[in-house]
Amino acid sequence: MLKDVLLPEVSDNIEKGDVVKVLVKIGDSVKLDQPLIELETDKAVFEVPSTEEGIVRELNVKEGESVKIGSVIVRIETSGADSSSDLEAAALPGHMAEPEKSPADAQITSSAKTSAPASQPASKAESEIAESALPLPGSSAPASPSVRRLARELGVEITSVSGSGRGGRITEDDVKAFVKEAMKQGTAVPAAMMQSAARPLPDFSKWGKTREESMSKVRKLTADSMAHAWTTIPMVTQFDKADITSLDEFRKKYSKEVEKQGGKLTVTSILTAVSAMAMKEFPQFNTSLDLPAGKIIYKEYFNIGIAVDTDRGLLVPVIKNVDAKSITEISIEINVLAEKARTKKITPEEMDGGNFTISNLGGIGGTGFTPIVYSPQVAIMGVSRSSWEAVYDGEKFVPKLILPLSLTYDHRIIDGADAARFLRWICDALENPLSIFL
Ligand code: CAO
Repeated sequence: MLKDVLLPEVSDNIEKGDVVKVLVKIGDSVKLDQPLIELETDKAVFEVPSTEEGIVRELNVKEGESVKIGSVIVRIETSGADSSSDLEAAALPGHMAEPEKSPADAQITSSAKTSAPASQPASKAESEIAESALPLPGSSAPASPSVRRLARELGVEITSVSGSGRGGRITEDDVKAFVKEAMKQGTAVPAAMMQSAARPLPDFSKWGKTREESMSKVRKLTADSMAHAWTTIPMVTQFDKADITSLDEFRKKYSKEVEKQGGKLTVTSILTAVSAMAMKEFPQFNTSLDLPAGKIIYKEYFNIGIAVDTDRGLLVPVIKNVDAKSITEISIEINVLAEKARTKKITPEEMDGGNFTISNLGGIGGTGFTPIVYSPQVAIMGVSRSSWEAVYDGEKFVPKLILPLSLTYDHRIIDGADAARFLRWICDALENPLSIFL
């Protein structure tokens, strides 16, 4: 049976909206409440959910097009059963106990659910039932669209919220309570920051030619994890410099040997080995914070992520159990994993489980930078380009190869003095490797 899905009434005085994105295509199998399009009105941008379950047979809207309330957006071939009967079955007494507070949201869901045209909006009672009874498919967190939207606006991952409603349903109050608790614990994403990220852009074409490109999955994930880290971790960056004159001689002397075995002896592999040793000396650098439980998790394994620049963006393969590996083995593994990352062969497991990260931009250039901690890790080291500097040895200036290092750390768990000691320890180890055995 072919069924129409209409653009539901969204709010008083709104007669039409612009289609920002079409989220399905002909032939797609859609579930009840699955978002079909993203619609922009004068008031908001939101997803319009499907009122039917089945196969999309007709798509009547295009991106950028203006669509009137009540017009057919898609036609769906259903298996025959009227999905509105499911709604009635779900409308148990008690579901209305916690009415939703957003009439606009309720109208979206209710009129969509009943496939009612704009001129026949469902009653408030029906809309409350529709909102409260329907968990979104494909999600383990039962919550109405308006509650999900609220969570999104507040930067809350809905699956992290415990539902206090019937059957574990998440209510608006649950989301607000979660945010209050997170604010107390210092883990909340400031709402203002999330909102500014969602602010509409000006029309750039007023000033010149533009070009659009969809964000790749890697770019989206990077944006998400960077924004999460930036807005949740109070970070400080410590800088230091290591004299690597002798180390560079050592590196050049043994590089051929390592190369024969398939590795490249660079400052990255040496720093990976040294960082694992430093993490043993300073265990707070090998931790994660469990703030809700009020605990610090100390890890007794030493996995280090290496930031790799690829066509797809930044990827971070992880060298596992670094403390059990020689510098040659580490060099080979960095080579293998970096190559896999660049040729799209890296697996999620090979990027999982890092405790600390090294980001070496020195091969490209730069004198210093402040990397962002890769949550739930608590520190990251930035490596810039080594260069020859005139260093005064007490009697005269002598040329030394100097490596600039930066260390960004989570100040909730690591104190500034410890960060300075940790980075100095690494510099000492590079300058005089025997110091490690003292
Ligand atoms: N100072 C001076 N020279 C450096 C250097 C440094 N800090 N680091 C590397 N080099 C040199 C190497 O010795 C090598 O020189 P040769 O070609 O003469 O041997 C050259 O630069 C290239 O090194 P490499 O990149 O092949 O090897 P690496 O082990 O130093 O780095 C990797 C490996 C994967 C870290 C690197 O290729 C890479 O992708 N870097 C970018 C990381 C990144 O994007 N970070 C940003 C994250 S935040 O956005």
